[in-house]
Amino acid sequence: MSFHEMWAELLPVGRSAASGGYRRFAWTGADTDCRAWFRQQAEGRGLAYEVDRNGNQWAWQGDPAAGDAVVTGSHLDSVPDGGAFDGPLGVVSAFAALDALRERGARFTRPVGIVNFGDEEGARFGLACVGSRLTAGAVTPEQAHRLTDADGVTLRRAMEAAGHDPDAIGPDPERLARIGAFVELHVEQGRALDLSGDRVGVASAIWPHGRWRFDFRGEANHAGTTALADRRDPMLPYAETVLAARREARLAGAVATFGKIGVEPNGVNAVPSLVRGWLDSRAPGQDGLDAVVTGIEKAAREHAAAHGVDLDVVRESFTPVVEFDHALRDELVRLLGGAAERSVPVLGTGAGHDAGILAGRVPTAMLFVRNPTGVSHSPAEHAAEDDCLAGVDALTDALEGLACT
Ligand code: HGY
Ligand code: MN
Ligand code: MN
Repeated sequence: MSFHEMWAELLPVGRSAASGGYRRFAWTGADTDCRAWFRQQAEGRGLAYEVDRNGNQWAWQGDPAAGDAVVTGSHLDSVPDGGAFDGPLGVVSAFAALDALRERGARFTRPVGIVNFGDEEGARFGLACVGSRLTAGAVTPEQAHRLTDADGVTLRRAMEAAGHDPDAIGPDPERLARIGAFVELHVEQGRALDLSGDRVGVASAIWPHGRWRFDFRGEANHAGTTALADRRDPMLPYAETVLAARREARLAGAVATFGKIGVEPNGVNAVPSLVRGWLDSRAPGQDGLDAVVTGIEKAAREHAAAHGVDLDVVRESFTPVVEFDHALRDELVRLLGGAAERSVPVLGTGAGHDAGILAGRVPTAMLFVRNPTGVSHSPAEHAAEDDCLAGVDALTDALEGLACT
């Protein structure tokens, strides 16, 4: 099955007719359909297929027990109304690259694995990269079992409903010990390649980034009869904090986003009792990120106090800066540059990835494919087919150089 055919087959899975975006949330029906697609692609190629203790899917060319495997792949889940490329491009390209290696008659000297990491976006349970974090021991089973979705469904119950044993989850050092290199191909979530005129680039680093929940607690009251002076309205300090976030981020050359909000009781004619806002912030370095979040929290506490509102701030997720393995990065630059030693762009990113989680445990690298608008986490996310095929070629060259004679 060609890249184009795989792409066309996966395209409608979990896509909203209303928005054109994807709603492939962990352990839902759409996720199950994506997983079935992955298994079909694996078994259709005669690859050994398995699901690990954390629900990640693996397809193997060769015996992983031999160790020093080269693994590629990404994720198939999405953010709410996300785009078609974030995640799936890496998985489809992985199967296409393996097909290309077989067509080249490549002789494998190392096992080659293709992986679909579960719940990378954290869209349903709020923690990103759950599948890879559990495997790397970056989150404990106890922490994971405490995760609940907006309807109060726990990760445990969601896994059970999808047929996965929630008591099996946990670190998987043996599996990671068998991986000699992990290379994730991903659509670029920015415009660096568009600006440089390159189809494919190699990642240098991932910015430190995290998610914080701000709970502003005021006093519910009647919107029509409560004098302004008598209100303890949490929406006001929330709004002022959103503006403070933009100011702090701009001062630090960072980014800060309040993209998700929960309001109780959420009535048009009711002053809210609670406004819950989630901050996503990222910066080129840890000091900058610390300065931004500290500044935002300070402003939030000042505004909350001014309105007689209580505030709790909870850090829900954090990933320190990731420097990808220099030797593997440089090897990819050499392999992609080819005999002509073409220059290959090396670029950083503010986007988190499973590769960022594994980087602490196995030599890890990323390839980026040009995104002409840079737009991501949106139905408008797009990459040209020629660029996608150039990404497959680059991944094929990388895998051949790493895992074949
Ligand atoms: O949030 C991120 O950067 C990634 O898409 N999970
Ligand atoms: Mn994403
Ligand atoms: Mn992604």
